[in-house]
Amino acid sequence: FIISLATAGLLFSCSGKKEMREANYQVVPLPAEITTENGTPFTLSKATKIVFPQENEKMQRNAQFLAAYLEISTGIKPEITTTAPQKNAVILALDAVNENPEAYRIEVNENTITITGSSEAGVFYGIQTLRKATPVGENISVMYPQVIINDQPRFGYRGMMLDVARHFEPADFVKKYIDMLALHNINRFHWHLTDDQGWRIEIKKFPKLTEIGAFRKETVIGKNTGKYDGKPHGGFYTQDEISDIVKYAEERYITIIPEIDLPGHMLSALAAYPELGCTGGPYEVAKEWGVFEDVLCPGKEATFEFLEGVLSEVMELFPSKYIHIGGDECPKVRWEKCPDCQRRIKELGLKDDSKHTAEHYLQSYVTARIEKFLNDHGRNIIGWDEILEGELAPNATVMSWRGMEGGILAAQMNHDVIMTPTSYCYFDYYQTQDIENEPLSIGGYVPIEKVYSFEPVPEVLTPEQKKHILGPQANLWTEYIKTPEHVEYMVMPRIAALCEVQWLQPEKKNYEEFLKRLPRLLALYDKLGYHYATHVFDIQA
Ligand code: TNX
Repeated sequence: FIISLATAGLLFSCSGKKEMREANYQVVPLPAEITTENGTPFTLSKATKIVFPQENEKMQRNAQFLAAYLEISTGIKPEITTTAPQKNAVILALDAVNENPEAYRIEVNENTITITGSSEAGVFYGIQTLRKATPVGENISVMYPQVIINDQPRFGYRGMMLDVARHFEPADFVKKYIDMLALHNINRFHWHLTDDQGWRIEIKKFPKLTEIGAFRKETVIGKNTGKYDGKPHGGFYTQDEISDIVKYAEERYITIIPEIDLPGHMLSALAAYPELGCTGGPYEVAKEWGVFEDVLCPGKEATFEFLEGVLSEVMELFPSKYIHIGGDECPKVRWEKCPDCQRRIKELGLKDDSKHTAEHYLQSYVTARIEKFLNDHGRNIIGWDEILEGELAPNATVMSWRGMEGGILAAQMNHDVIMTPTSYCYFDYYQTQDIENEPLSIGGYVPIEKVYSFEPVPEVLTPEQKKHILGPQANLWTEYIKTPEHVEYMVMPRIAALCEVQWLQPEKKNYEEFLKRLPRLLALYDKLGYHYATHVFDIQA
């Protein structure tokens, strides 16, 4: 066999034919079960066909994805068809592989590669695995050893966030980002669309949000140096662009969770509609970073009319079950001195107690009232862990970022939780300690090994409580991240470590083995033109 292979190789090179390379199923994230079998491998060639079930549009799209991926990696673009040939076919099929809707199975024999998914999403993940098992080269032919792979994710929620408020990213790059997530089997894109420094989503009822709120005059240089770059910055997505991006993500089995951060981090909205603040303004879209004292005024009914108007359009655009309503870092100083807020506090009978002030309970009132509005429209809220202060809204999912404690507390109260603690999941933090040679970052230190070591389900929880941990997510805040290239540099390769945290059972995780699997993924990054950080391993060694 070996001799015949060598002869074949020689023959190919002599006759100028394609170079033969072997697929490797040890991909990132590592599939749960890989059983290799002896026997003649399957060979990908120009004649290979990809077969999908008739009249299934999603499966047709899956077939198109696979054909395009194989072309990128090998130069061979198989034809897609609904009629299965006897030989030389990659067959996409649906069947209950197991009860997990995202599960898939891959079977390779001499004649066929069959990818069976519990759903179209499962097939999509099987395709990602096959794509990553495929070597990357110019004009190559590929041998796939016989194998049976059975795989499914550990968590149903596998998230990644992008902040486009601090620095706007063009719609085309958002799509590229979605492709990056898909490559890592991530299925939730948390899109941070509003903040003090910019409002990025067109709202028809409140046009000034984007006319005024989407642009700032200039941006502070470096770490709040008090010096400014003198250059305007801004941008927003039209509703048509948003719908297009939602569809693009959906086709890749990614749900977009939009975030409208309230009642703090709202200066961009206040600049547009100053009557929504306690002092009435004037306000300016923020040019610096941090937390600002001017926030929405919950004493005024107009504030709720505004939020409900905004969220109604958000719900129209995003089919997601979850709408993220922020809730983080909301100073209370304006509310303490605002007659409207104090009247509201009185009416509601809110009082200081040993744990929280009346103003904290006022923020809980805002959250609960917005939650009710969204629940009435069939949606659920996610909020940053500050929503635990005061009283937690009845159906809220908590995103635990200031460590795991908030998430633990929420799970103990029978609330769902997404774990995204800064110390493992903040990709705006430095990835090496060689700060001199890294681009300026917000601070912190989250090397890839640290990301890999993250265990999102705390031991202290009971088995029932553990079920409330929906999954882990990483966040990319962009105060210091201005360009698409820089976004890619901060995200990759840490996202590869994240995806094993999200996908693998804990006992399957092994950092040393992960490092051996990674180079083949990096070769694909190269092929795709991704700007990833290359030196992050050497530094720690
Ligand atoms: C905290 S995480 C914030 C963001 C910043 C980030 C910087 C969270 C809910 N709030 O506004 O961008 O730190 O790391």
